[in-house]
Amino acid sequence: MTLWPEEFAARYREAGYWTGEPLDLMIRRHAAERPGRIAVTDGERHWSYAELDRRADRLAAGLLARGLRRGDRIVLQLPNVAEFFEVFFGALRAGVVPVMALPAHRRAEISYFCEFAEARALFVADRHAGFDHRELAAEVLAAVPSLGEVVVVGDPGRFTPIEELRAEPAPVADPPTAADLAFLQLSGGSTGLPKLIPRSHDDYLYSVRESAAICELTPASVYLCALPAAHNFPLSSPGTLGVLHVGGRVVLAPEPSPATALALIERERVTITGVVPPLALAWADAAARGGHDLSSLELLQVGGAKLSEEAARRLGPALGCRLQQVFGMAEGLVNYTRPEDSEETVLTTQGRPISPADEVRVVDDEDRDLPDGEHGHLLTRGPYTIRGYWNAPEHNARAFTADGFYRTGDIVRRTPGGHLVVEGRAKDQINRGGEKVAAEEVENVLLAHPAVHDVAVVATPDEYLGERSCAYVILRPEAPRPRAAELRAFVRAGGLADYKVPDRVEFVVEFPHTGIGKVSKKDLRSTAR
Ligand code: OOB
Repeated sequence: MTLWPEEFAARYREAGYWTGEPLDLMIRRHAAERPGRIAVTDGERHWSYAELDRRADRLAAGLLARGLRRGDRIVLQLPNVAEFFEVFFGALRAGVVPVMALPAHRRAEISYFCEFAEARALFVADRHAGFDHRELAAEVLAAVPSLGEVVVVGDPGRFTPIEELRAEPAPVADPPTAADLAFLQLSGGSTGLPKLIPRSHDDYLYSVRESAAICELTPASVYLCALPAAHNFPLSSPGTLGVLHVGGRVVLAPEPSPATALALIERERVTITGVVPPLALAWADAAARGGHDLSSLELLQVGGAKLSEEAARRLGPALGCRLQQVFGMAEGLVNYTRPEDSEETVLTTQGRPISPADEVRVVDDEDRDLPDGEHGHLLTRGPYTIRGYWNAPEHNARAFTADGFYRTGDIVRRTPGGHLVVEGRAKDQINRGGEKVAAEEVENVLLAHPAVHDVAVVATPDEYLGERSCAYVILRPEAPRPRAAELRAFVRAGGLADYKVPDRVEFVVEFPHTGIGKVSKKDLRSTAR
Protein backbone atom coordinates (compact mmCIF):
# COMPACT_ATOMS: atom_id res chain seq x y z
CA MET A 1 0.00 0.00 0.00
CA THR A 2 1.55 3.35 -1.00
CA LEU A 3 0.56 6.06 1.44
CA TRP A 4 2.13 9.06 -0.35
CA PRO A 5 2.88 9.62 -4.04
CA GLU A 6 6.55 8.69 -4.59
CA GLU A 7 7.41 12.21 -5.74
CA PHE A 8 6.29 13.64 -2.39
CA ALA A 9 7.79 10.84 -0.33
CA ALA A 10 11.15 11.49 -1.98
CA ARG A 11 10.84 15.21 -1.28
CA TYR A 12 10.01 14.63 2.40
CA ARG A 13 12.94 12.24 2.77
CA GLU A 14 15.32 14.57 1.00
CA ALA A 15 14.33 17.45 3.28
CA GLY A 16 15.09 15.28 6.29
CA TYR A 17 11.49 15.24 7.54
CA TRP A 18 11.24 11.50 7.11
CA THR A 19 14.24 9.78 8.60
CA GLY A 20 13.50 6.14 7.90
CA GLU A 21 13.37 5.36 11.61
CA PRO A 22 10.57 3.19 12.98
CA LEU A 23 8.53 4.70 15.83
CA ASP A 24 9.46 2.10 18.43
CA LEU A 25 13.20 2.76 18.02
CA MET A 26 12.91 5.65 20.50
CA ILE A 27 12.30 3.13 23.26
CA ARG A 28 15.19 0.91 22.17
CA ARG A 29 17.54 3.88 22.09
CA HIS A 30 16.69 5.20 25.55
CA ALA A 31 16.75 1.65 26.94
CA ALA A 32 20.38 1.48 25.82
CA GLU A 33 21.37 4.99 26.88
CA ARG A 34 19.38 5.52 30.07
CA PRO A 35 17.98 2.06 30.94
CA GLY A 36 16.93 2.84 34.50
CA ARG A 37 15.09 6.08 33.81
CA ILE A 38 11.35 5.90 34.26
CA ALA A 39 9.37 5.97 31.02
CA VAL A 40 5.83 5.38 32.28
CA THR A 41 4.16 5.91 35.65
CA ASP A 42 0.78 4.28 36.19
CA GLY A 43 -0.31 4.62 39.82
CA GLU A 44 2.28 2.80 41.90
CA ARG A 45 3.83 1.16 38.86
CA HIS A 46 6.92 2.76 37.33
CA TRP A 47 8.30 1.18 34.15
CA SER A 48 11.83 2.11 33.14
CA TYR A 49 12.85 2.45 29.50
CA ALA A 50 14.62 -0.91 29.78
CA GLU A 51 11.47 -2.53 31.11
CA LEU A 52 9.22 -0.98 28.45
CA ASP A 53 11.68 -2.08 25.77
CA ARG A 54 11.77 -5.65 27.11
CA ARG A 55 8.00 -5.76 27.36
CA ALA A 56 7.61 -4.52 23.78
CA ASP A 57 10.03 -7.21 22.58
CA ARG A 58 8.14 -9.91 24.41
CA LEU A 59 4.76 -8.75 23.19
CA ALA A 60 6.04 -8.59 19.60
CA ALA A 61 7.28 -12.15 19.96
CA GLY A 62 3.96 -13.20 21.46
CA LEU A 63 1.96 -11.73 18.59
CA LEU A 64 4.18 -13.45 16.02
CA ALA A 65 4.07 -16.74 17.93
CA ARG A 66 0.29 -16.62 17.66
CA GLY A 67 0.55 -16.42 13.90
CA LEU A 68 0.04 -12.71 13.38
CA ARG A 69 2.13 -11.29 10.56
CA ARG A 70 3.44 -7.94 9.41
CA GLY A 71 0.49 -5.88 8.17
CA ASP A 72 -2.15 -7.80 10.17
CA ARG A 73 -4.47 -5.60 12.25
CA ILE A 74 -5.49 -5.68 15.90
CA VAL A 75 -7.99 -3.40 17.65
CA LEU A 76 -6.45 -1.72 20.68
CA GLN A 77 -9.04 -0.51 23.18
CA LEU A 78 -7.17 0.13 26.40
CA PRO A 79 -7.69 2.91 28.92
CA ASN A 80 -4.75 4.89 30.32
CA VAL A 81 -2.77 1.96 31.70
CA ALA A 82 0.93 1.16 31.22
CA GLU A 83 0.01 -1.88 29.10
CA PHE A 84 -1.28 0.54 26.46
CA PHE A 85 2.38 1.28 25.60
CA GLU A 86 3.46 -2.34 25.91
CA VAL A 87 0.90 -3.40 23.30
CA PHE A 88 1.35 -0.32 21.12
CA PHE A 89 5.14 -0.60 20.85
CA GLY A 90 5.05 -4.41 20.80
CA ALA A 91 2.64 -4.41 17.87
CA LEU A 92 4.66 -1.80 15.99
CA ARG A 93 7.82 -3.82 16.49
CA ALA A 94 6.16 -6.88 14.98
CA GLY A 95 4.71 -4.83 12.12
CA VAL A 96 1.22 -5.53 13.44
CA VAL A 97 -1.10 -2.56 12.93
CA PRO A 98 -3.23 -1.37 15.87
CA VAL A 99 -6.57 0.36 15.30
CA MET A 100 -6.64 3.03 18.01
CA ALA A 101 -10.10 2.65 19.56
CA LEU A 102 -11.19 4.83 22.48
CA PRO A 103 -12.34 3.41 25.85
CA ALA A 104 -15.74 5.08 25.33
CA HIS A 105 -16.45 3.09 22.18
CA ARG A 106 -19.13 0.45 22.42
CA ARG A 107 -20.53 -2.43 20.40
CA ALA A 108 -21.33 -0.51 17.22
CA GLU A 109 -17.89 1.08 16.93
CA ILE A 110 -15.78 -1.85 18.12
CA SER A 111 -17.49 -4.42 15.91
CA TYR A 112 -17.21 -2.07 12.97
CA PHE A 113 -13.47 -1.54 13.53
CA CYS A 114 -12.86 -5.26 13.95
CA GLU A 115 -14.88 -6.13 10.88
CA PHE A 116 -13.73 -3.35 8.57
CA ALA A 117 -10.05 -3.73 9.52
CA GLU A 118 -10.41 -7.55 9.52
CA ALA A 119 -8.71 -7.49 12.89
CA ARG A 120 -7.15 -10.71 14.16
CA ALA A 121 -7.31 -9.78 17.86
CA LEU A 122 -9.01 -7.31 20.18
CA PHE A 123 -7.14 -5.96 23.23
CA VAL A 124 -9.31 -4.69 26.09
CA ALA A 125 -9.22 -4.04 29.82
CA ASP A 126 -11.38 -6.23 32.03
CA ARG A 127 -13.43 -3.33 33.37
CA HIS A 128 -13.11 0.39 33.02
CA ALA A 129 -15.26 3.26 34.25
CA GLY A 130 -17.94 0.87 35.48
CA PHE A 131 -18.14 -1.00 32.17
CA ASP A 132 -17.24 -4.65 31.58
CA HIS A 133 -15.31 -4.73 28.30
CA ARG A 134 -15.23 -8.52 28.30
CA GLU A 135 -19.00 -8.70 27.84
CA LEU A 136 -18.78 -6.41 24.86
CA ALA A 137 -15.81 -8.39 23.52
CA ALA A 138 -17.82 -11.61 23.71
CA GLU A 139 -20.51 -10.13 21.47
CA VAL A 140 -17.95 -8.79 19.02
CA LEU A 141 -16.06 -12.09 18.92
CA ALA A 142 -19.26 -13.95 18.09
CA ALA A 143 -20.13 -11.51 15.31
CA VAL A 144 -16.79 -10.94 13.55
CA PRO A 145 -15.32 -13.98 11.74
CA SER A 146 -11.77 -12.58 11.31
CA LEU A 147 -11.39 -12.06 15.03
CA GLY A 148 -9.41 -14.96 16.45
CA GLU A 149 -9.13 -13.85 20.04
CA VAL A 150 -9.69 -11.32 22.76
CA VAL A 151 -6.73 -10.39 24.95
CA VAL A 152 -7.48 -8.91 28.36
CA VAL A 153 -5.47 -6.69 30.68
CA GLY A 154 -6.67 -7.64 34.16
CA ASP A 155 -9.02 -10.49 35.01
CA PRO A 156 -9.38 -12.31 31.65
CA GLY A 157 -12.62 -14.17 32.35
CA ARG A 158 -12.90 -16.73 29.54
CA PHE A 159 -10.44 -14.86 27.30
CA THR A 160 -6.67 -14.75 26.88
CA PRO A 161 -4.74 -12.98 29.66
CA ILE A 162 -2.14 -10.56 28.32
CA GLU A 163 0.45 -12.57 30.26
CA GLU A 164 0.09 -15.29 27.62
CA LEU A 165 1.31 -12.90 24.94
CA ARG A 166 4.54 -12.19 26.75
CA ALA A 167 6.81 -14.62 24.93
CA GLU A 168 10.56 -15.13 24.89
CA PRO A 169 11.98 -12.23 22.82
CA ALA A 170 13.09 -13.30 19.34
CA PRO A 171 14.36 -11.40 16.30
CA VAL A 172 11.50 -10.32 14.03
CA ALA A 173 11.98 -12.19 10.75
CA ASP A 174 10.11 -9.69 8.57
CA PRO A 175 10.46 -6.35 10.36
CA PRO A 176 8.39 -3.35 9.23
CA THR A 177 10.02 -0.42 7.44
CA ALA A 178 9.49 3.20 8.39
CA ALA A 179 7.47 3.77 5.23
CA ASP A 180 4.96 1.14 6.33
CA LEU A 181 1.55 1.77 7.79
CA ALA A 182 2.23 1.92 11.55
CA PHE A 183 -1.30 2.17 12.93
CA LEU A 184 -4.82 3.30 12.09
CA GLN A 185 -6.12 6.40 13.86
CA LEU A 186 -9.82 7.18 13.99
CA SER A 187 -11.47 10.07 12.26
CA GLY A 188 -13.83 12.33 14.19
CA GLY A 189 -15.95 11.74 11.14
CA SER A 190 -18.90 13.31 9.46
CA THR A 191 -20.25 10.22 7.75
CA GLY A 192 -22.40 7.26 8.73
CA LEU A 193 -19.39 5.03 9.38
CA PRO A 194 -16.14 6.11 11.05
CA LYS A 195 -13.11 6.34 8.77
CA LEU A 196 -9.69 4.86 9.50
CA ILE A 197 -6.60 7.03 9.14
CA PRO A 198 -3.42 5.30 7.93
CA ARG A 199 -0.37 6.80 9.67
CA SER A 200 3.15 5.66 8.76
CA HIS A 201 6.18 5.49 11.07
CA ASP A 202 7.91 8.16 8.99
CA ASP A 203 5.10 10.68 8.97
CA TYR A 204 4.07 10.23 12.58
CA LEU A 205 7.59 10.35 13.97
CA TYR A 206 8.16 13.60 12.10
CA SER A 207 5.12 15.21 13.70
CA VAL A 208 6.12 13.87 17.13
CA ARG A 209 9.74 15.03 16.83
CA GLU A 210 8.85 18.54 15.68
CA SER A 211 6.05 18.83 18.24
CA ALA A 212 8.51 17.94 21.01
CA ALA A 213 10.88 20.63 19.76
CA ILE A 214 8.14 23.27 19.48
CA CYS A 215 7.04 22.50 23.04
CA GLU A 216 10.67 22.56 24.21
CA LEU A 217 10.54 19.10 25.77
CA THR A 218 13.66 17.76 27.50
CA PRO A 219 14.49 14.54 29.39
CA ALA A 220 13.26 16.39 32.49
CA SER A 221 9.76 16.77 30.99
CA VAL A 222 6.93 14.97 32.74
CA TYR A 223 3.73 14.69 30.66
CA LEU A 224 0.40 14.02 32.32
CA CYS A 225 -1.78 11.97 29.98
CA ALA A 226 -5.30 12.85 31.11
CA LEU A 227 -7.17 12.46 27.82
CA PRO A 228 -7.59 8.94 26.36
CA ALA A 229 -4.07 7.81 25.40
CA ALA A 230 -5.10 6.60 21.93
CA HIS A 231 -6.29 10.02 20.79
CA ASN A 232 -3.98 11.91 18.47
CA PHE A 233 -3.64 14.94 20.75
CA PRO A 234 -2.29 13.18 23.88
CA LEU A 235 -0.47 10.60 21.73
CA SER A 236 1.54 12.87 19.48
CA SER A 237 1.05 16.59 20.01
CA PRO A 238 3.66 16.18 21.50
CA GLY A 239 1.90 13.95 24.00
CA THR A 240 3.20 10.68 25.35
CA LEU A 241 5.24 9.83 22.25
CA GLY A 242 6.86 13.28 22.25
CA VAL A 243 7.97 12.84 25.84
CA LEU A 244 9.17 9.27 25.24
CA HIS A 245 11.02 10.49 22.15
CA VAL A 246 13.15 12.87 24.24
CA GLY A 247 13.56 10.44 27.17
CA GLY A 248 11.13 12.11 29.55
CA ARG A 249 8.41 10.52 31.66
CA VAL A 250 4.73 9.83 31.01
CA VAL A 251 2.30 9.90 33.92
CA LEU A 252 -1.04 8.24 33.24
CA ALA A 253 -4.23 9.60 34.77
CA PRO A 254 -6.94 6.92 35.02
CA GLU A 255 -9.56 9.63 34.49
CA PRO A 256 -9.30 13.40 34.00
CA SER A 257 -11.29 14.82 36.93
CA PRO A 258 -9.73 17.87 38.65
CA ALA A 259 -9.28 15.89 41.88
CA THR A 260 -7.27 13.14 40.16
CA ALA A 261 -5.37 15.38 37.77
CA LEU A 262 -4.32 18.10 40.21
CA ALA A 263 -3.20 15.51 42.76
CA LEU A 264 -1.08 13.80 40.09
CA ILE A 265 0.45 17.08 38.93
CA GLU A 266 1.51 17.76 42.50
CA ARG A 267 2.70 14.25 43.36
CA GLU A 268 4.57 13.51 40.12
CA ARG A 269 5.86 17.06 39.52
CA VAL A 270 4.20 17.20 36.09
CA THR A 271 5.60 19.85 33.72
CA ILE A 272 3.24 19.65 30.73
CA THR A 273 -0.22 18.35 29.93
CA GLY A 274 -2.80 18.64 27.17
CA VAL A 275 -6.55 18.94 27.67
CA VAL A 276 -9.79 19.97 25.95
CA PRO A 277 -11.33 23.35 26.86
CA PRO A 278 -14.03 22.16 29.32
CA LEU A 279 -11.45 20.18 31.28
CA ALA A 280 -9.04 23.10 31.35
CA LEU A 281 -11.76 25.25 32.87
CA ALA A 282 -12.76 22.64 35.43
CA TRP A 283 -9.11 22.28 36.49
CA ALA A 284 -8.71 26.05 36.68
CA ASP A 285 -11.76 26.34 38.94
CA ALA A 286 -10.46 23.59 41.20
CA ALA A 287 -6.96 25.12 41.26
CA ALA A 288 -8.44 28.46 42.29
CA ARG A 289 -9.91 26.79 45.37
CA GLY A 290 -6.32 25.99 46.37
CA GLY A 291 -4.87 23.02 48.18
CA HIS A 292 -2.56 21.81 45.42
CA ASP A 293 1.05 22.69 44.70
CA LEU A 294 1.04 23.08 40.92
CA SER A 295 4.37 24.89 40.77
CA SER A 296 5.99 22.21 38.57
CA LEU A 297 3.51 22.83 35.73
CA GLU A 298 5.11 24.88 32.95
CA LEU A 299 2.77 24.45 30.01
CA LEU A 300 -0.95 23.81 29.67
CA GLN A 301 -1.94 22.84 26.15
CA VAL A 302 -5.56 23.29 25.16
CA GLY A 303 -7.03 21.90 21.96
CA GLY A 304 -9.56 19.59 20.34
CA ALA A 305 -12.26 22.26 20.35
CA LYS A 306 -12.38 26.03 20.21
CA LEU A 307 -11.13 27.85 23.30
CA SER A 308 -12.86 31.17 23.77
CA GLU A 309 -10.70 34.22 24.39
CA GLU A 310 -12.37 34.81 27.80
CA ALA A 311 -11.55 31.26 28.85
CA ALA A 312 -8.02 31.55 27.48
CA ARG A 313 -7.41 34.64 29.62
CA ARG A 314 -8.36 32.81 32.80
CA LEU A 315 -6.33 29.64 32.36
CA GLY A 316 -2.70 30.71 32.68
CA PRO A 317 -3.17 32.80 35.82
CA ALA A 318 -5.42 30.16 37.46
CA LEU A 319 -2.94 27.32 36.91
CA GLY A 320 0.21 29.40 37.20
CA CYS A 321 1.70 28.30 33.88
CA ARG A 322 1.98 29.19 30.21
CA LEU A 323 -0.88 28.44 27.84
CA GLN A 324 -0.60 26.93 24.38
CA GLN A 325 -3.41 26.51 21.89
CA VAL A 326 -3.36 23.37 19.76
CA PHE A 327 -5.52 22.94 16.68
CA GLY A 328 -4.97 19.53 15.18
CA MET A 329 -6.63 16.57 13.57
CA ALA A 330 -5.97 12.84 13.51
CA GLU A 331 -5.65 13.11 9.71
CA GLY A 332 -2.44 15.07 10.21
CA LEU A 333 -2.01 18.85 10.34
CA VAL A 334 -1.35 20.23 13.83
CA ASN A 335 -1.02 23.93 14.68
CA TYR A 336 0.54 25.34 17.83
CA THR A 337 0.98 28.75 19.32
CA ARG A 338 4.69 29.12 20.07
CA PRO A 339 6.65 30.21 23.16
CA GLU A 340 7.86 33.26 21.21
CA ASP A 341 4.33 34.32 20.18
CA SER A 342 2.84 37.47 21.70
CA GLU A 343 0.30 37.02 24.48
CA GLU A 344 -2.37 38.32 22.13
CA THR A 345 -1.56 35.61 19.58
CA VAL A 346 -1.66 32.87 22.22
CA LEU A 347 -5.02 34.09 23.52
CA THR A 348 -6.75 34.72 20.20
CA THR A 349 -5.41 32.23 17.64
CA GLN A 350 -5.20 28.47 17.32
CA GLY A 351 -1.56 28.55 16.29
CA ARG A 352 0.37 27.88 13.11
CA PRO A 353 1.41 24.64 11.42
CA ILE A 354 4.24 22.44 12.66
CA SER A 355 6.16 22.33 9.41
CA PRO A 356 7.41 24.75 6.77
CA ALA A 357 6.30 22.01 4.37
CA ASP A 358 2.68 22.12 5.57
CA GLU A 359 0.73 23.57 2.67
CA VAL A 360 -2.32 25.40 3.94
CA ARG A 361 -5.01 26.86 1.71
CA VAL A 362 -8.07 28.85 2.74
CA VAL A 363 -10.62 28.66 -0.07
CA ASP A 364 -14.20 29.59 -0.99
CA ASP A 365 -16.94 27.10 -1.93
CA GLU A 366 -15.39 26.77 -5.41
CA ASP A 367 -11.89 26.01 -4.10
CA ARG A 368 -10.59 29.47 -5.04
CA ASP A 369 -7.91 30.83 -2.70
CA LEU A 370 -8.98 33.64 -0.39
CA PRO A 371 -6.81 36.47 0.91
CA ASP A 372 -5.59 36.45 4.52
CA GLY A 373 -8.25 37.60 6.94
CA GLU A 374 -11.21 36.10 5.06
CA HIS A 375 -13.09 33.06 6.35
CA GLY A 376 -12.93 29.98 4.19
CA HIS A 377 -12.48 26.22 4.02
CA LEU A 378 -9.17 24.93 5.31
CA LEU A 379 -7.41 22.58 2.89
CA THR A 380 -4.03 21.08 3.71
CA ARG A 381 -1.30 18.84 2.37
CA GLY A 382 2.06 18.01 3.90
CA PRO A 383 4.61 15.55 5.28
CA TYR A 384 2.32 14.18 8.00
CA THR A 385 -1.16 14.69 6.54
CA ILE A 386 -2.71 11.60 4.98
CA ARG A 387 -3.52 11.39 1.28
CA GLY A 388 -6.57 9.21 1.80
CA TYR A 389 -8.54 7.23 4.37
CA TRP A 390 -7.93 3.53 4.59
CA ASN A 391 -9.88 1.55 1.96
CA ALA A 392 -12.38 4.31 1.26
CA PRO A 393 -11.94 5.35 -2.40
CA GLU A 394 -15.41 6.85 -2.82
CA HIS A 395 -15.19 8.94 0.31
CA ASN A 396 -11.62 9.96 -0.54
CA ALA A 397 -12.78 11.42 -3.84
CA ARG A 398 -14.83 13.91 -1.82
CA ALA A 399 -12.57 14.39 1.21
CA PHE A 400 -9.44 15.21 -0.83
CA THR A 401 -8.82 17.46 -3.82
CA ALA A 402 -7.52 15.93 -7.03
CA ASP A 403 -4.01 17.12 -6.10
CA GLY A 404 -4.14 15.56 -2.66
CA PHE A 405 -5.19 18.34 -0.28
CA TYR A 406 -7.28 17.13 2.66
CA ARG A 407 -10.59 18.97 3.07
CA THR A 408 -10.58 19.47 6.83
CA GLY A 409 -14.19 20.66 7.03
CA ASP A 410 -13.02 23.52 9.24
CA ILE A 411 -13.75 27.16 8.48
CA VAL A 412 -10.75 29.30 9.35
CA ARG A 413 -9.08 32.60 8.64
CA ARG A 414 -5.37 33.25 8.47
CA THR A 415 -3.81 36.22 10.23
CA PRO A 416 -1.05 38.21 8.52
CA GLY A 417 1.41 36.43 10.82
CA GLY A 418 0.32 33.05 9.44
CA HIS A 419 -1.67 31.95 12.48
CA LEU A 420 -5.03 30.26 12.01
CA VAL A 421 -8.24 31.19 13.78
CA VAL A 422 -11.00 28.57 13.73
CA GLU A 423 -14.25 30.34 12.87
CA GLY A 424 -16.61 27.45 12.36
CA ARG A 425 -17.18 24.17 10.61
CA ALA A 426 -18.61 23.04 7.29
CA LYS A 427 -18.63 19.33 8.17
CA ASP A 428 -21.73 17.66 9.55
CA GLN A 429 -20.28 17.04 12.98
CA ILE A 430 -20.87 18.02 16.59
CA ASN A 431 -17.76 18.87 18.63
CA ARG A 432 -18.89 17.98 22.12
CA GLY A 433 -16.08 19.38 24.24
CA GLY A 434 -13.49 17.80 21.94
CA GLU A 435 -15.39 14.55 21.43
CA LYS A 436 -16.49 14.40 17.82
CA VAL A 437 -19.93 13.13 16.85
CA ALA A 438 -20.78 12.47 13.20
CA ALA A 439 -24.41 13.56 12.82
CA GLU A 440 -25.12 10.94 10.17
CA GLU A 441 -23.96 8.08 12.37
CA VAL A 442 -26.52 8.99 15.05
CA GLU A 443 -29.22 9.76 12.49
CA ASN A 444 -28.83 6.31 10.95
CA VAL A 445 -29.45 4.64 14.30
CA LEU A 446 -32.51 6.79 15.04
CA LEU A 447 -33.97 6.17 11.57
CA ALA A 448 -34.22 2.49 12.48
CA HIS A 449 -36.71 3.31 15.26
CA PRO A 450 -40.24 2.31 14.15
CA ALA A 451 -41.77 5.64 15.22
CA VAL A 452 -39.18 7.82 13.47
CA HIS A 453 -39.96 9.15 10.01
CA ASP A 454 -36.99 11.50 9.67
CA VAL A 455 -34.26 12.95 11.86
CA ALA A 456 -31.56 15.62 11.79
CA VAL A 457 -28.88 15.87 14.46
CA VAL A 458 -27.27 19.29 14.96
CA ALA A 459 -25.02 21.11 17.42
CA THR A 460 -26.47 23.49 20.00
CA PRO A 461 -24.28 25.93 21.91
CA ASP A 462 -23.38 24.93 25.46
CA GLU A 463 -21.62 27.01 28.06
CA TYR A 464 -19.65 24.10 29.48
CA LEU A 465 -18.95 21.79 26.53
CA GLY A 466 -19.00 24.42 23.79
CA GLU A 467 -21.53 22.31 21.91
CA ARG A 468 -24.06 19.63 22.68
CA SER A 469 -26.14 17.56 20.28
CA CYS A 470 -29.81 17.93 19.54
CA ALA A 471 -31.85 15.47 17.48
CA TYR A 472 -34.79 16.98 15.61
CA VAL A 473 -37.26 14.20 14.96
CA ILE A 474 -40.30 13.93 12.69
CA LEU A 475 -42.50 11.08 13.87
CA ARG A 476 -44.60 8.73 11.76
CA PRO A 477 -48.19 9.86 12.24
CA GLU A 478 -49.53 6.35 12.74
CA ALA A 479 -46.96 5.19 15.31
CA PRO A 480 -47.31 5.55 19.10
CA ARG A 481 -45.42 8.64 20.20
CA PRO A 482 -42.14 7.75 21.97
CA ARG A 483 -40.71 9.91 24.72
CA ALA A 484 -37.39 11.71 24.22
CA ALA A 485 -35.77 9.46 26.83
CA GLU A 486 -36.85 6.38 24.88
CA LEU A 487 -35.15 7.61 21.72
CA ARG A 488 -31.97 8.41 23.61
CA ALA A 489 -32.03 4.91 25.13
CA PHE A 490 -32.54 3.55 21.61
CA VAL A 491 -29.29 5.16 20.45
CA ARG A 492 -27.46 3.69 23.43
CA ALA A 493 -29.00 0.27 22.78
CA GLY A 494 -27.82 0.62 19.18
CA GLY A 495 -24.34 0.21 20.61
CA LEU A 496 -23.01 3.73 20.12
CA ALA A 497 -20.62 5.37 22.58
CA ASP A 498 -22.36 7.37 25.28
CA TYR A 499 -21.06 10.72 24.07
CA LYS A 500 -22.96 10.20 20.80
CA VAL A 501 -26.35 9.89 22.51
CA PRO A 502 -28.23 13.13 21.69
CA ASP A 503 -28.28 15.49 24.64
CA ARG A 504 -31.69 16.74 23.57
CA VAL A 505 -34.51 15.40 21.41
CA GLU A 506 -37.03 17.80 19.88
CA PHE A 507 -40.13 16.70 17.99
CA VAL A 508 -41.08 18.78 14.95
CA VAL A 509 -43.58 18.41 12.11
CA GLU A 510 -41.19 19.46 9.35
CA PHE A 511 -37.61 20.56 8.73
CA PRO A 512 -36.57 23.89 7.27
CA HIS A 513 -35.22 23.41 3.74
CA THR A 514 -32.54 25.06 1.68
CA GLY A 515 -33.19 26.55 -1.76
CA ILE A 516 -32.50 23.22 -3.43
CA GLY A 517 -34.70 21.23 -1.06
CA LYS A 518 -32.10 19.77 1.30
CA VAL A 519 -32.68 19.85 5.05
CA SER A 520 -31.18 23.11 6.28
CA LYS A 521 -29.10 22.24 9.32
CA LYS A 522 -28.06 25.86 9.48
CA ASP A 523 -31.65 26.89 10.12
CA LEU A 524 -32.14 24.03 12.58
CA ARG A 525 -29.08 25.19 14.49
CA SER A 526 -30.48 28.70 14.81
CA THR A 527 -33.83 27.28 15.93
CA ALA A 528 -32.00 25.28 18.58
CA ARG A 529 -30.27 28.40 19.79
C1 OOB B 1 -8.05 16.70 17.47
O1 OOB B 1 -8.21 15.71 16.54
P1 OOB B 1 -9.61 15.10 16.05
O2 OOB B 1 -9.27 14.26 14.88
O3 OOB B 1 -10.32 14.49 17.19
O4 OOB B 1 -10.51 16.32 15.61
C2 OOB B 1 -10.10 17.24 14.62
C3 OOB B 1 -11.07 18.40 14.56
C4 OOB B 1 -10.57 19.55 13.71
O5 OOB B 1 -10.79 19.33 12.34
C5 OOB B 1 -11.41 20.67 14.28
O6 OOB B 1 -12.71 20.61 13.76
C6 OOB B 1 -11.47 20.35 15.76
O7 OOB B 1 -11.26 18.96 15.85
N1 OOB B 1 -10.43 21.03 16.53
C7 OOB B 1 -10.48 22.33 16.93
C8 OOB B 1 -9.31 22.57 17.69
N2 OOB B 1 -8.58 21.41 17.71
C9 OOB B 1 -9.30 20.51 17.02
N3 OOB B 1 -11.40 23.30 16.72
C10 OOB B 1 -11.15 24.53 17.26
N4 OOB B 1 -10.05 24.81 17.98
C11 OOB B 1 -9.10 23.88 18.22
N5 OOB B 1 -8.02 24.19 18.95
O8 OOB B 1 -8.98 17.24 18.02
C12 OOB B 1 -6.64 17.06 17.77
C13 OOB B 1 -5.60 16.33 17.24
C14 OOB B 1 -4.28 16.67 17.53
C15 OOB B 1 -4.03 17.75 18.36
C16 OOB B 1 -5.07 18.48 18.89
C17 OOB B 1 -6.39 18.14 18.60
